[in-house]
Amino acid sequence: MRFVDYVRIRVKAGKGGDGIIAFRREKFVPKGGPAGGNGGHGGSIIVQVDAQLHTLQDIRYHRIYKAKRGKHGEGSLKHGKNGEDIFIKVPAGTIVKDFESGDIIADLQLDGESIVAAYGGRGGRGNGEFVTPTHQAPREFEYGRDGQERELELELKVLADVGLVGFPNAGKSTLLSRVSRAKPKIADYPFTTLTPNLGIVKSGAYSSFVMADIPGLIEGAHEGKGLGTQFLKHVERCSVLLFLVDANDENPGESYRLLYNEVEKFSPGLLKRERLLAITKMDAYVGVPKVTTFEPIDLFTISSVSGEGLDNLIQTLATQISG
Ligand SMILES: Nc1nc2c(ncn2[C@@H]2O[C@H](COP(=O)(O)OP(=O)(O)OP(=O)(O)O)[C@@H](O)[C@H]2O)c(=O)[nH]1
Ligand SMILES: [Mg+2]
Repeated sequence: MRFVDYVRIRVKAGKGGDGIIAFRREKFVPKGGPAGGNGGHGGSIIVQVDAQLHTLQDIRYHRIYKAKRGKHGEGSLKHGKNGEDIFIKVPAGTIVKDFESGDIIADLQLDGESIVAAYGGRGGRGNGEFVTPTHQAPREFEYGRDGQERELELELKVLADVGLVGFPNAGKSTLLSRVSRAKPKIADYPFTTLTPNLGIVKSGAYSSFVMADIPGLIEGAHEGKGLGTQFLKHVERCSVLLFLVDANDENPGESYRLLYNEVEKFSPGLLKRERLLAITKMDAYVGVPKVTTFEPIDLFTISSVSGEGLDNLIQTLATQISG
């Protein structure tokens, strides 16, 4: 499935129904009172989180949303029916922005959380609402108001606890496939992963966390080299960054420093997260790799093939997240 993380849509709420002018006609009441009902309200457009969704894919094929208008009022003070609201379902982690102003309207995180993106127009009042003691047969009424219309940007930022950061081929996707049920594409060439993958990692009988595998970074990524740093925004909400470096790199400590620099140039704030370093592919390395890092960091040696070091790594990640 393609990972769609940005769409632009147009939403138009329904117009309110008109109020009407009417008078009661009853057999034994020669002059009935005013009886024009109010118009119904127009349907609103509501953006709502559905935790079952993981991409904005469906919305890409449906870019215009229009809610129905409210019905006009009727005689006997009968109000017109409201137009039905329309719900646009989005994954958790969707940011809703007004395209024109660039303002963030909502940052939707929880299942079921919602925001009215365009309000339906109010129904107009019928003449029944204009009666006063001195004004017994009003002929006033209102038209329904227009519904709100606007252009929205929906942007998905993946919600994960742990973000994997590494060069292409470091073994990020392999690790995710080993510790979760996610089935990311794995291959021995760089840039196998083109869009983020998420997996749920079980860390105990009742506990789990979400791990995000993002496309590899290379030196100069912040200048747009390789796939650039655009995907780093998906780890902005992770509480832990797990850096992965291949044990077979010429100088794993230096690899870590290069990755750190790219992250720093993209967003220094990201480095406020907890950081761990895992040296990968230990099954394919003979001996103990010498890793000298420019800063003190918790270091793990792992292999997604033999399983070496994985339990320990997962327990540490789980503790970091809950702490
Ligand atoms: N021997 C060995 N090979 C591994 C291990 N982990 C990954 N590999 C191999 O390394 C290659 C790259 O693995 P991926 O998981 O696709 O690497 P990636 O970091 O996701 O790469 P990109 O998606 O390109 O950024 C594949 O051929 C994997 O089979 C490991 O623990 N041991
Ligand atoms: Mg990959």
